[in-house]
Amino acid sequence: MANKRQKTIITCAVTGAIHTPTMSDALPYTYDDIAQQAVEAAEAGASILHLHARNNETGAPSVDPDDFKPFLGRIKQATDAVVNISTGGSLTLSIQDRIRPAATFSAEMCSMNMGSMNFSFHPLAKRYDTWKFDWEKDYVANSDGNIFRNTFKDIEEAATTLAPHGIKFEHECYDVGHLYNLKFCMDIGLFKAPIFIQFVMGILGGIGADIDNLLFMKQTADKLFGDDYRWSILAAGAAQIPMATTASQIGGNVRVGLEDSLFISRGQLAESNAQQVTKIRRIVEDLGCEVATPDEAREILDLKGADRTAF
Ligand code: KMH
Ligand code: ZN
Repeated sequence: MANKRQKTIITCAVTGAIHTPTMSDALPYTYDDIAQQAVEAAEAGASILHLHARNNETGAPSVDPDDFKPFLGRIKQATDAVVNISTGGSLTLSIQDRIRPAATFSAEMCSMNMGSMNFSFHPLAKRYDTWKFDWEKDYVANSDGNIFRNTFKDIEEAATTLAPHGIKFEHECYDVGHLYNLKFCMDIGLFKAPIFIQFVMGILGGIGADIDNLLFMKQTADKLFGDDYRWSILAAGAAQIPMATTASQIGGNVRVGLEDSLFISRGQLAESNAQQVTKIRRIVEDLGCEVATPDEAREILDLKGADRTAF
């Protein structure tokens, strides 16, 4: 139940599609590095692994199922963590392309972005004079022209295509209005309770990452969904660990990982995804909460089970 104290689920978002190889040597992009960091994150306490793929040579974001396959199998062999496949993909691609990996591998979970928005990280371009790969600079600098398109029609197409797979959605809500979009979609039968909401805070184009906004998001979700939802927080950048800490104290689950922040503390790059998981796990446990195992996460979120995936 939304307000009942449950074990805290740690999600680790391992690589994403925002950061680029120039920004941190720790950002995994080869199949081997994504697999290894995902497994280490699970060993450190992440019960859900939110995964994007990248081109194995250049690190460019990819939604080609062939770029997922090499690491999905290895992760499944080495850990029982829940695999959550992104449908955000690379932000400017069509919904059909973005949902293909989740459908191909019939994941236990996948992301479901709940509204269209500006989604930009162009200010990062100014921080680097040289880039490791040709694609990076334009990709980052031109994100001020991005529209992250998730119309009601897109959401319906994703939901109906993925429904036969029994996939549980991580409903990514970047602002309060997205909660109302989600409520509308539930009312027309696209999604069934209990839903899992990710409050996404601190993206340029979405709600800011501060405690007032977190409480507003939670109060709005309480009003709209009552006991029919579980929630987690993802705060981008420097707010990642502080906001996750706050959320864990008011019944929220937490997401960390290099997709959302490259740092372990102010000004200091993280060495790995596992380092961030270890840090938030220690904080959560020190503050009196227990961390959920993958099977406990499956029970809390009512997941179909790893044996019903196609990888
Ligand atoms: N990169 C996060 C801000 C997705 O993968 O569908 C949002 C995200 C989107 O995780
Ligand atoms: Zn993602």
